[in-house]
Amino acid sequence: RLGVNAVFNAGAIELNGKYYLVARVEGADRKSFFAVAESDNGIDGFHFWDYPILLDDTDPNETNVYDMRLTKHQDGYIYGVFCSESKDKKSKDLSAAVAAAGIVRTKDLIKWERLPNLVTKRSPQQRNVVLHPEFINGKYAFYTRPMDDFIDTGSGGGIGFGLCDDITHAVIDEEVITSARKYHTITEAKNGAGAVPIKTPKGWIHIAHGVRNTAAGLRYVLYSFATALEDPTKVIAEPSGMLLGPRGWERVGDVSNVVFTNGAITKENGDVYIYYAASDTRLHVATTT
Ligand code: M1P
Repeated sequence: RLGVNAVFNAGAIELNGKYYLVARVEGADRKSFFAVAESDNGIDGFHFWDYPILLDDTDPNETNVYDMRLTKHQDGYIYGVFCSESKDKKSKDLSAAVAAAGIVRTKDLIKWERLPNLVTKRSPQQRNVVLHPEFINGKYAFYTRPMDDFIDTGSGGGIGFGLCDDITHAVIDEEVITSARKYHTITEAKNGAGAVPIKTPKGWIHIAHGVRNTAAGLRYVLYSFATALEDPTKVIAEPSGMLLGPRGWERVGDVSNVVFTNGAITKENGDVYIYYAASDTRLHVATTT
């Protein structure tokens, strides 16, 4: 038996008229696993399947997995891209860790095939990586988050973007920055891609998170920006400020003052359900269009 501490940061997908979340379920021992919750309407009535997702144990150094983004890709697979965390054995600091992007794929959310982790040649660490749903120039396209360190993005300039030829051995050489971090804004400390971008006739809408440092610690909010249809790296609109910030009881939890999303579902009628977590403790849904 495993005590469950929290359920949060869920990937989201609609399949055959049902709504599915792949939630980060964090045990009382701090380690996470992925579990599928299903609902008929995407708002309430979610219930977990009886068994968690079984991932191939491909890396003996991997200590934790979390925050899966689910992409219905043009190639016919559903991909899950998540953070794969390992101890940084090169550092004397006991808490030093390395974050990389793990990749799995499925057709039914039941059987999952694990692929090798994404390699980014020019960035030592990666978190908050999202697979774009369409090929770009015939290649798989990833939103990345280049970072020098496990917590600090350091020289990483914001949300990156890179292409790779073969998703079964995904390697990205060059990353370009799409939504850049900016001084004295909600993204000053870091930012990261959230949900899979939503395609509209005018461009791709992205829902991301921005982080700034305060006297009370890091504050995470959601923000939105749009990129060009033909070039998802080119920002064409980026309203200043946040789309959604922690309010009231959302502000308190295991990691307080945080809202975070890694999943949204767009319905055929244009309604958008944004699944966001509050303070790394619980999961909410916000609706918009
Ligand atoms: O604790 C807040 C969030 O911190 C991380 O996000 P980032 O990499 O942008 O700092 C993630 O680990 C996320 O899971 C967590 O909710």
